[in-house]
Amino acid sequence: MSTLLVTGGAGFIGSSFVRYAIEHTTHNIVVLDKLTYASDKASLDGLPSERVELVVGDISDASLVDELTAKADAVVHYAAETHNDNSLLDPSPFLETNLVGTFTLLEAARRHRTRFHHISTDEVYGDLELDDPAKFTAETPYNPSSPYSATKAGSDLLVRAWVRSFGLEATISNCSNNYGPRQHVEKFIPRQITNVIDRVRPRLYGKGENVRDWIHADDHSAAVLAILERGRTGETYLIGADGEKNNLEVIQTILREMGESADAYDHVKDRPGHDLRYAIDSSKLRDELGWTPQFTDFTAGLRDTITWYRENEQWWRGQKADAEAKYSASGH
Ligand code: NAD
Ligand code: TDX
Repeated sequence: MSTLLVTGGAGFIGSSFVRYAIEHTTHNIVVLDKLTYASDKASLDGLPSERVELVVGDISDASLVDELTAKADAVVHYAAETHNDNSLLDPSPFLETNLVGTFTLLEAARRHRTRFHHISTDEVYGDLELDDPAKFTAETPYNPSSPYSATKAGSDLLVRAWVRSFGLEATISNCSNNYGPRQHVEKFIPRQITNVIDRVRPRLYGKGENVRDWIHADDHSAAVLAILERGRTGETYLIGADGEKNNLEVIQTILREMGESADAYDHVKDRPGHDLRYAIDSSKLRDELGWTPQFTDFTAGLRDTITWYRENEQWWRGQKADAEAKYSASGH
């Protein structure tokens, strides 16, 4: 049994990981989370208090990070500013948290010789053409498009430098788009589900031809545990479940599953610099570490996610008005 310091554990994927790790391992978990607009303490409700502790604080606070890292056997680093549209409106918190915050954690892990796992995104690789047979691999050159993905790319490179220069025992994973319960309503899938619940037509950026490679958050968590347990120091593992869908298909599936007509959506202004397609080749993770995704039926996973948002309105209702006000101010 060991203690994991999980940063960003009150956010969407971090809280999914905490729940997954509590169920599937004997680890104790300390969550370090600043509780930004994107988080919800309630995402950790119902977990055993003798195994999960929430510390409210900033990953850029060097003395707090040092104190918590000293007591941990491993750091699993999820905390970030994560929404591309926000990064286009104001990049500065992205630089502070994603770059300075990651640097602060790396320095603490270096001092205490702590195992470190860095959570990142496929967006660091830029985008692919729709008809390109290629997928992203760990060898694909970095080519980020947005302030968000540029800061995530920078944070990955910091981790690689700390491995090479200081011998830090670190691994990195770059995952594709996640879906599932407890995702903030600013993100594509929960925004459209909660719009339909509110009798508002879903909003499709541009023509809707952009492709994302969807994976359920629980499959992401299982992959992170496999890397923590069996991953090789200094290696980068790509996480994806062969879930490529264009945005129009996703909106139409949501509409159908919620009993609405498949054309009951609106086209809105496109995102500047909008990446066209992401696709992950996860064969290294599958072959080397034996991971396979469990959620292989996207429509079934989406149906369960819709049910969760229908049954947990009290969880998301407080986020909705602010998220939509921000979107309407920017024409989305
Ligand atoms: P999220 O926005 O739902 O949650 C982020 C969490 O980090 C929040 O709880 C927030 O309070 C916390 N946080 C932000 N700044 C902080 C700071 N300075 N100090 C401490 N805590 C802070 O994000 P998410 O979608 O769950 O993403 C988690 C991680 O996974 C991120 O690193 C993201 O880049 C990565 N990722 C996300 C996706 C996706 O599809 N959402 C895909 C691949 C990788
Ligand atoms: O209302 C919308 N309409 C729409 O068509 C919104 C909010 C989005 N979109 C499109 C833009 C994207 O092509 O849907 C797609 C998904 O959008 P987001 O949910 O904003 O995700 P994306 O920009 O792909 O980034 C996500 O996946 C990778 C996460 O937010 C990142 O944190 C992660 O790194």
